[in-house]
Amino acid sequence: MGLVVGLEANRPTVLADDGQRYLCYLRGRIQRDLGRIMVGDQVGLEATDPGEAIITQVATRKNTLLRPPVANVTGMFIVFTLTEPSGNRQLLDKRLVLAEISGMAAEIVINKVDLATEGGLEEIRSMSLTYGRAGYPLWTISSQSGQGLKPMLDAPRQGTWVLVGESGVGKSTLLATTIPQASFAVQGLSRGGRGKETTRRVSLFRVRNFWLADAPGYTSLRLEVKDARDLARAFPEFSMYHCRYTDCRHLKEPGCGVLEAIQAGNIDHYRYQHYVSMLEDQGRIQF
Ligand SMILES: Nc1nc2c(ncn2[C@@H]2O[C@H](COP(=O)(O)OP(=O)(O)OP(=O)(O)O)[C@@H](O)[C@H]2O)c(=O)[nH]1
Ligand SMILES: [Mg+2]
Ligand SMILES: [Zn+2]
Repeated sequence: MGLVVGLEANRPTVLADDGQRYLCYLRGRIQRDLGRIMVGDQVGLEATDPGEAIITQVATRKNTLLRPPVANVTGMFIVFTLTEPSGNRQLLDKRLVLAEISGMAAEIVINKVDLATEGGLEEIRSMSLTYGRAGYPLWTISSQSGQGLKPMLDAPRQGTWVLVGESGVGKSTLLATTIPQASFAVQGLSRGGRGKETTRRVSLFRVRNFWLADAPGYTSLRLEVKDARDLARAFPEFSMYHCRYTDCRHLKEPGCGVLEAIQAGNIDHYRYQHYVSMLEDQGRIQF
């Protein structure tokens, strides 16, 4: 078996369990069945020539991220900045929901702390409390100076992680600071982040015990949520409170523990507002 760590012109590069890298071909049947192989796929392979192999099978995917296309994603680093650009908290919460409904872990990375004012540092403390209550690790770093990067990278992780976040927040800089030899690939991504050419160029880089991929910045995000309960489950801090009705949507229902927790200041009201507006986007609220 092996892991697809790169794709150039539809030729996957696979790191096999024996530690060797192979440039691979796909068998016709697999190509048809699968549509397209993705970075992050676990594959079976048969060596043909030195350094070359044929992919014989592709393991069922645990999940997939569409932009960039990566299979079997363990977690997302959601990179966020307070200034340059000024971050959108609703989009951050939407990315967290996407992680939850896709079965991916999520960690928040506040970058460009070197630019933070007193007020900015205060906001970071408040976000740290809010997201800590929801169970998300929150790291404060400067990917340019490297401040805070080591403790973040040293936290135990496995599997495949993807850097996501708006354009300009410093995802590629973070990757380049972490892995200097990634700079070339990163440059390609940064410059043409919106082109389809670059999304195909996604590569996995080894960091400690996990793999890391860069992503182009984007802001549009489609969520497919079945109903209010599905969405509510994607806000982990809501589940700590008890509601009178098991199918409570936490809107106006009597005996709603979530509404009480907001009143008491135990759930962040922005998080709640974003929950309501995501419900509205799904067209699930009737007033
Ligand atoms: N002051 C400061 N600037 C930073 C930091 N990290 C990145 N930058 C700058 O922010 C700009 C954008 O950085 P990128 O790494 O290209 O951002 P990105 O998230 O990859 O952007 P896209 O590829 O467009 O999605 C660059 O000019 C970086 O030099 C930081 O920690 N502090
Ligand atoms: Mg970039
Ligand atoms: Zn409720």
